[in-house]
Amino acid sequence: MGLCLLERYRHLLPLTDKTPVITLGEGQTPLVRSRHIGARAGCSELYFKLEGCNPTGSFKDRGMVMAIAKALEEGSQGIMCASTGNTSASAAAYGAYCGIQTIVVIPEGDVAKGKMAQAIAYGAHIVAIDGNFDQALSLVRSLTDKLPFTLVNSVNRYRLEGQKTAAFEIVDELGEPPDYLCIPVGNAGNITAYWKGFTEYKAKGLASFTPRMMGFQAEGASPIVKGHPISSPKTVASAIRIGNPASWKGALTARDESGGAIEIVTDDEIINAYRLLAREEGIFCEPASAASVAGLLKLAAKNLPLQDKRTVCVITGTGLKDPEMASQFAETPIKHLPADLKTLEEHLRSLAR
Ligand code: AN7
Repeated sequence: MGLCLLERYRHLLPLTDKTPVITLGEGQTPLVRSRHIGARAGCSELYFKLEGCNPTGSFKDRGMVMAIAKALEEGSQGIMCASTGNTSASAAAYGAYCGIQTIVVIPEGDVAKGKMAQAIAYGAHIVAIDGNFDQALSLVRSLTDKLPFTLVNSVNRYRLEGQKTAAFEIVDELGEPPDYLCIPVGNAGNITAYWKGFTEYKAKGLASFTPRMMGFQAEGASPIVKGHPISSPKTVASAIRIGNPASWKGALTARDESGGAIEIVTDDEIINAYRLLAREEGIFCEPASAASVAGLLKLAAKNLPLQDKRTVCVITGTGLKDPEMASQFAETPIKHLPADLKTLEEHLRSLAR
């Protein structure tokens, strides 16, 4: 057994000797080299950081393990979060593992099936509100001021501390930071955390430069690009259907200090990238995650010079979170046939190239 995330980066995390070292096996996710999309984008060296390989299938586990460890250290009896789905799945898993109560507040009807299944299976108390994510977050922020539950949304600073380890891993594996980091932006915690990670590595002399941070919001949920909150955010990518990001300032800092950009991708571009990732790279992610690749392709189309540049796209969550999406956008229809050898053989001969 290798070291767990909290142990591996202990020297760069706010741990004390009283912080319990807990793990469900988060972190150390694969960095996979692109075989096809890089060529499409004219990008000579493109990698995908597969955060869907975390224990609950998204990057949230990195921040959650840290936030829950600190909550336990502080004697917390329970945790609470608002979520578009992945935060609640992760909180519910770590809550179950640590034997503390987990309360998740979600926008009714807006959370992908796989994520709901996780919160249910892990035994969280689930409250579905007739409102969107931004309203849910505002409610839990008020409630955790009054009730003895620890807030584990990314406004809890330990979440970002844990999430910054993904940046460390990328540098550790490549030997240097990439030139560009492409990442979806919802509540803007993750882009803020990566930027923290890259700048800390540079400050410690573990990296000689920092990447340009390229964040992407869905067109109908792009408050940072538009410059004002969106009261009814809309996008096919439910994970980033967020109109008033908690880490808005952090995202602007990441963008401006890194010489990066935060831009819009349309739902069509997201779905196109979602399909390409699965069909050309063998990477099945959720729609929100495909925003990073949609963004890269958009930058390439705008002639951002990517040749000789090293780029990493963060693939934030697995496609199994949202299985309905795959069938909705399937290009290969299912062939229904009788259980008959001859019919099957004929069909397969027609496919053989
Ligand atoms: C797959 O779970 O906000 O910009 O409540 O699930 O750090 O918010 C999820 C966000 C990207 C955006 N990709 O990250 C939640 C939640 C996936 C996500 C994002 C989310 P942030």
